[in-house]
Amino acid sequence: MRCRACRAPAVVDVPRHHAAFCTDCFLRHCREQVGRAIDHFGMLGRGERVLVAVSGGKDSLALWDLLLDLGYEADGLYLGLGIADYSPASRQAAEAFAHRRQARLQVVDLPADLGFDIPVGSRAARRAPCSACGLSKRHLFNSAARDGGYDAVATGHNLDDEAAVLFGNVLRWDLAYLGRQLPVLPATDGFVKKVKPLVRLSERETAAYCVLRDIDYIVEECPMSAGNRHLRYKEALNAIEVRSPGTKAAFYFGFLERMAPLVAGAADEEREGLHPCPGCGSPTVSETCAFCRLVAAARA
Ligand code: Q46
Ligand code: ZN
Repeated sequence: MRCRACRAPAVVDVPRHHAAFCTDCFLRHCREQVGRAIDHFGMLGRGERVLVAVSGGKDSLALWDLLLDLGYEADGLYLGLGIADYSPASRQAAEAFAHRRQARLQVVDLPADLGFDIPVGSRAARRAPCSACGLSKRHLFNSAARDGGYDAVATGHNLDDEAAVLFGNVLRWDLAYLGRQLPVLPATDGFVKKVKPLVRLSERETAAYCVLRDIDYIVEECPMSAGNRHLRYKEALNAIEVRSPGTKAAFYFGFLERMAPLVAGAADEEREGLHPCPGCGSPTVSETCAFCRLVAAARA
C-alpha cells in the first residue's frame, strides 16, 4: 500500500476516498478536511475565539489540536461529570494535552462546582443519564462561551456521529431535530454559535490522527453509553459502510445539500416564545430552563 500523495509506504487507508496515506500526508489530509469544512460551511472567521468542548477522547483532542495548528485561538473547556473511574481519567487526558500544547483549559466540575453528578442528577430529575448529561453539556458550554466572550463553541462530532444521529432522526422523522442537525448553528437569542469542524473526518481517522500525533486520549467509552441507541445506529451504518464505502458520507452530505433546507422551518418554530430563564438567564421556552430544573431536583 502506497501513499496516494507521495508514493511512500502508507500507514493509514481511507476506503471512503479510495486512498491510503503516509504519516505526513495523512496529517495534512486531516488538516485539509477540517479547513474545508470550516470554509465550506462558514464555521469560523479569522480572529474568532473558539471554545472547544473537550472530553479527553480522541475526537475532542484531535479537534483542539487541529484548530490550534490551523491558527485559531482555541481554548478548551472540560466538564467533570462525576462518573466514577471515567471522569478522573478523561480529565487527566484533557489536562495532559493542554499542558503539552501550552493551551488554556477551563475545568467545570459538576460535583465540586454545582453540587451534583450525572448519575445522581439524572435519577433525581427522572431523566436518562445521557439526557441529563447532554442537557448539562449544552447549557454549561453555552454559558461558559457567552460569559467568556467566545464567538463559537466547537464540538468533536465526526462523520460517524452525525450520520448516526441523522439515521435516528430519520427513523423517527423528527423534523425539529432534523431542522437543526447542521454543522454550524449561528448565534441566536442567547445561544453562542455552535460548530462541528470534524464532520468531514470519520471516527477511524480521528483515532489514527491521535495515534500518529502521539496524543494520549481516553480509549474507554463512558460506562453510561451502554444501551445508548446511537451506538446501535453506528453499528448498523458500519455494517453498510464496510460493504459500500462512502455510504455514510453520501447519506449525511446528501441530507445537508438536499434535505436540510426543506426542514429548516421546523427548527425555527421551536425558537418561538424563547425568554431568559429567571434562574440563570439562559434562553428557554419554559418558565425556568431545563438545566435549572435539573439542578434543583439534584440538590433536593
Ligand atoms: S458522556 Fe454523557 Fe456521553 Fe456518558 S453520560 Fe452519556 S452523554 S455516554 S457522549
Ligand atoms: Zn436556567
